[in-house]
Parts: sequence; C-alpha cells; structure tokens
Amino acid sequence: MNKPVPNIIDGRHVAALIREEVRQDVHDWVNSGNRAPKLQVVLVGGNQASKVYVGAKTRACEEVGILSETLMLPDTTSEKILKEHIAKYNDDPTIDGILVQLPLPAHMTPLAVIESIDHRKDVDGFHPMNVGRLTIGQPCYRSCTPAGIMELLKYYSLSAKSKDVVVVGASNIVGSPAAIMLSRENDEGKATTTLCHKYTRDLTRHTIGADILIVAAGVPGLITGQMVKEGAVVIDVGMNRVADPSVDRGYRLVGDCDYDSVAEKASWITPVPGGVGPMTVAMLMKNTLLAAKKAVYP
Ligand code: L34
Repeated sequence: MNKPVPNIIDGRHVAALIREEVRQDVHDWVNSGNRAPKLQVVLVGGNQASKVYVGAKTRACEEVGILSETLMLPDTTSEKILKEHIAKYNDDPTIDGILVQLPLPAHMTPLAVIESIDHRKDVDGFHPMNVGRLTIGQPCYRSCTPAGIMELLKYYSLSAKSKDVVVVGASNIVGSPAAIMLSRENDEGKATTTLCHKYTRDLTRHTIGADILIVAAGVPGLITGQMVKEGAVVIDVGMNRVADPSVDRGYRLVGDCDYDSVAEKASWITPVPGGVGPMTVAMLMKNTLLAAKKAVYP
C-alpha cells in the first residue's frame, strides 16, 4: 500500500508573496513623499542561530526597501548600557521599529529589556502593552511567528473556525500568543483552543483530538505519528539544530515533529526548514511598515 502524502505548507513561497506585497507598499509610501521605514536591530552576544536569524531579517529589509541598522554588543554588556541604547532609539524619530533579538545573555532580565522599548516601536509584539491588547482584541503589533502561522492557515484556506486546535508549548513569543489569536473572534480565529505545556499530564490525550496541531516546544521529535489524528493540519514551529557530521556546517535543522511518522497522518504539514521560519521574517517586514505608517498607534 502506498503511504499517504500530506500537502506541504510552503512557508518560503507565502513569505516571498508577503515580502513582495510589503515591497510595493513601501515603494508607494516613499513615492508619496514619506521617508523609508527604518528598523533598528540589536544583537547581544554571539549566539550562532541568532546571527542567522538577524541576517535573514536584514536581507529581507534590503529586499523590501526598509532601512535597517544592526547594533552588535558583546555578551558582557550590562543591562543598563543596553537600555541606554534602547532609550536613544525610542527618542529617534527616524527609527520606526526596534527589535532586540532573543535570547539575551543570562545576566539580563528579558522582560525588563522588552519593557524599556517604546511599545509603539515594538515591532516584535513582545511588550506587555501589545500582548495585553492582543488578549483583549485591540489593535496591536502581533508577535511575528504566530502572526505568520495565521497567514499560512489563511493562505491555504485552512480555517480554524469551530475547530479543535491544540498548541504545544506555552512560550511568551509563540505558544501563548498563538493560542490567543486562534481563540479570539476574528477571521482567522474562532477555534476551541487547548494550550499544552511541560506540566501537561498526558500530552497524547490532547494532541490526538487536534484538527489543527501547533507545536512550539523546542523538543526535537516530541510529536510522533501515533499522537496525531488522521487528517490533522500540523504546524511545526520547532527549530532545533541536531549534530550531523555528514553535512558541511555540522548540523541539521529539525522541528519538534518526527516528520516521517507525522506526515503519514497529517493532511497538511509545514516542513522545517521552509515552513514557519521564513514567515517570522516576512511578518516583521509587515509590522515595520505598519510602524512607519503609524497604523497601529496613530
Ligand atoms: N526578538 N527574538 C526576537 N524576535 C524574533 O522574532 C525571534 N525569533 C525567534 C528567536 N528569537 C527572536 C526569530 O526571529 C526565532 N526566529 C527565527 C527567525 C527566522 C528563522 C527561524 C527562526 C528562519 O529563517 N528559519 C529558516 C532556516 C534558518 C536556518 O537555516 O537556520 C527556515 O526555513 O525555517
């Protein structure tokens, strides 16, 4: 018997369409006499993955016509110095968006750093003002990764309305906001949502009932085919580096799903890489343009 083949949710393709849309909008914005949008990125320390992600963000800025600058600080930087840079960017009228790449070095308190960013320039959507407004359904910057997931569901007409959605992983930047977006009464939401996390007693009992399963736990291979309902839509947000001496760079990227066994059950699935990752970057471009237009906070 032939193995069933799921449909692939192509994040690279959808992200390219969104960047093209942003590129045109930036072009029109500048042609009507406005200055080009500008994103200020801050990278603290030498985390290799962070360098890759920040590189992808600055390349995307170049492609769509958004100016960007990256401040690189050593991992010995004090939180006070970092906040002084942020205060300067908050006051700089030529900077529309500020992004401090996470994770930060262990001696810093990420929430305190995020709170020091002017929420009107918080294009990551991590500031409590934006998270709070998301929770009560008010205009805000939405965290780029879950916002990208919503765009993927929309593009492939995979409506969440009245579906049972299970989110695995309750992080502030992906799982929690994804659960909120999917639960609320808006075009892409209206789902019955379960948020699972590391204290969940019997994960399979929840995942097996999911019409849409979103996995953002950061645990390679956490979800296997036996945990997935036949025909489910599976969004794998995991971005794990697994040592692999057979490739040049020495590692492979894998998600949180055991791809082969999950693919036998899923009707739709995101690959890793090429799924949610590129969408995170594309949604950042969208948010930065919104910031330049003062569309969220007039
Ligand atoms: N402040 N910190 C802040 N904002 C963010 O939105 C992030 N995130 C997460 C980590 N820290 C952050 C990102 O940028 C994760 N993340 C991110 C961004 C891009 C990609 C993955 C994660 C991405 O482009 N992934 C590619 C593969 C990249 C590779 O080869 O390593 C993909 O196809 O999935």
